[in-house]
Amino acid sequence: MFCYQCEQTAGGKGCTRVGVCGKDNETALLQDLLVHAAQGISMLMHRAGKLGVNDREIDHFVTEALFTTVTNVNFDPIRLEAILGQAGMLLERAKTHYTSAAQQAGQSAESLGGATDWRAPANRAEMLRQAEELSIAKRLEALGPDVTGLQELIVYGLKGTAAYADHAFILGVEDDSVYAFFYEALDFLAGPQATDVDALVAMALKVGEVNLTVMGLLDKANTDTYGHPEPTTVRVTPKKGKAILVSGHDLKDLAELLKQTEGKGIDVYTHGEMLPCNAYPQLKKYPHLAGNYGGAWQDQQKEFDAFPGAILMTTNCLQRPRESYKDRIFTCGLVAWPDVVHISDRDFTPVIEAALAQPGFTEDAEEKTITVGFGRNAVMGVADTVIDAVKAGKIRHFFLVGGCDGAKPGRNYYTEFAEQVPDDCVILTLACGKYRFNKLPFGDIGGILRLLDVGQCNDAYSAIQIAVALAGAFDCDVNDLPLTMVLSWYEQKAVCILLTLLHLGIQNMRLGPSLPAFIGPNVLNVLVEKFNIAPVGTPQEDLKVMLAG
Ligand code: FSO
Ligand code: SF4
Repeated sequence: MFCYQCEQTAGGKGCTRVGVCGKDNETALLQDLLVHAAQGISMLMHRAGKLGVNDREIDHFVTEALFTTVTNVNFDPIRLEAILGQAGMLLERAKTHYTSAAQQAGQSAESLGGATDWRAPANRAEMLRQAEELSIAKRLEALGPDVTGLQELIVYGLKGTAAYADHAFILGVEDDSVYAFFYEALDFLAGPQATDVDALVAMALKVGEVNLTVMGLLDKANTDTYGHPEPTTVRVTPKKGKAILVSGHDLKDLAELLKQTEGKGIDVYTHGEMLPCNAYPQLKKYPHLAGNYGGAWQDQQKEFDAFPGAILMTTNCLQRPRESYKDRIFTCGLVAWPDVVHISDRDFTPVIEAALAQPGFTEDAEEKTITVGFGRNAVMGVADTVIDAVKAGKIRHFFLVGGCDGAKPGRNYYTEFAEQVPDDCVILTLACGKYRFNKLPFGDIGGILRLLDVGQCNDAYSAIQIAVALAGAFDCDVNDLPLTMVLSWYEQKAVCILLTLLHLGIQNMRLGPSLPAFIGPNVLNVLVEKFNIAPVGTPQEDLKVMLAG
C-alpha cells in the first residue's frame, strides 16, 4: 500500500505498511482498486452522458465509492470486496450505455482501454494483485511528486465533494451536473492532459467550484429539511439516564434515531461534528436530544470507553474500536469496521437495545453549556449590528479559525491562537477543529458573541456566504475585508473546501498543522505565489502579521 491522502500520514510522507488511521494493507489496496473502477465507469459515463444517457444508480454508486475511500470511513475489506463486485457489474452496464448510445447517434464508440478494461475478479487475492499495479508509489516514480500530487489532489477533492453530495442526496437534493462533473474529472485523469501541470491546476480549481455548488445543495437539503440553525445553548455535560451517542455528520441518521427513541427514556447526545445538530429546529424539538458529549474525533477511544451507553457512528471519523465498547458501537451508512454491527436500513433497534442494556449515567453532572447555531441565516439576521460595530471600530478583525482536528501536538496552535485573539476581534469557527477552543470563555462585543460557531465542515458554505455579505456591505472584495482564515486540515473534505476557497480567489490563508504530503514542491510554489497561502507559524507572529495587514 501507499497512501498519503490525510494529514496524519506516516512520517509526513506516506503510509506503506499499515495506515496510521488503522487502515490495513488489504483495505488500502481494495480502496485504490475501487477508485480505479470508479474511473473506468466515469470514462464511459462521461461519454454516455454527452449522448444523453442518465443512470441514477451509477451516479450514486460512483459518489458513494469515492466517499467510501475517504479517511476513517470504511475499514472493512469484506464490504469493499462486495462493493468492487458491484463496480464490475456497473462498469459493464456503463459500457453498454455508451456503446448503444453511440450506435443510436450513428457514431462508433471509442475504444478507451485503461480502467474501462477492468473486470471485477472473483477473489480477493486477484483484487490485491491488480491493486498493487496501481500503486501511487509507482506513479510517483514515473511522474514525480508534482504531477502525481496534483492528480491525487483532484482525486481527494472529489472524494470530499462526493461525501457532501451523498449527504445532500440522502435528503433528496441532487443535481445532474455534479455527477457529470465526477465523470468528467475522473475521465480527465485518464487522459493525455493529466500530466500537464497547468491543466491539472485548472481541474483542481474546478473541483473547488463544483464543491461550492455541492455545499450549497447540502445547505439547502439541511435547512429545507430541518430548518435554519438558530443560536442555541447546548448542554455539554451529561444528565442522569440511559444514553446513546451519535457521531459523524449525517443529520438524517440522527433525526431517525430521535424519532425511534421517543418516549423510551433514552437521552441522545451528539459527538464531534454532530454538535451543530443541536441548533436545527426540527432536531432540537426533541426533548431527549440532551446535548453534546466529548470533543473531536481523535479523542473518541477514551470518550467512547467512558460513555455508559450505545454509540452510533454515521460517517467519518471512526477509529479502531476498543474491545471495551466494540459490542455497543454501531456503524451505519458507508462507515464500517470488521465485526462491528452495521445498521443498513435506519432501523436502530439494536442501538436502542444496547443502550437500554447499559447502565447509562448514574447522576447529573454539573450543568455546563456552550452556544452554537450561527449559520448564515442567524448571522445575516444580525448583520446590521455587526456592520455597525465594525464601522464604530468596536470590532477590529474577524478570524475564521476552522477545519479538522487531529492528534498531532502541533494542533495546540489553534487553542493558543484563539486565546490570543484580541478582545476587539470576533472568531468564526466550523468543523471539528473548534473543540480546541469552543469551551473557553470569549465573552461578547456589544452583545455579539466573540466566538460564533457556524457549524460542520460543510457549513464552510455558510461562512463563505457571510463573508460575501460582509464584503457587499462594505463594498469591497472578500480579500479586502478585515478577515483572515486560519485553517486546519486532516482529511479529504478539508481538501475540497480548500480548493473551493482557492477557486474563490481567497488569499493569505494560513494552513496547518502541516502542509499536505501530496503537494509537490513546485505546486507549493504556485500556491504561495498565486494565493499567498502559508503554513501556520506561531500564534504571536501570525496574529501580528494578520492584524497589521
Ligand atoms: Fe472533522 Fe472527521 Fe468534519 Fe472531517 S470529524 S475531520 S473535515 O471528518 O469532516 O471536520
Ligand atoms: Fe495513512 Fe491517512 Fe491514508 Fe490512513 S488515510 S493510510 S493515515 S495517509
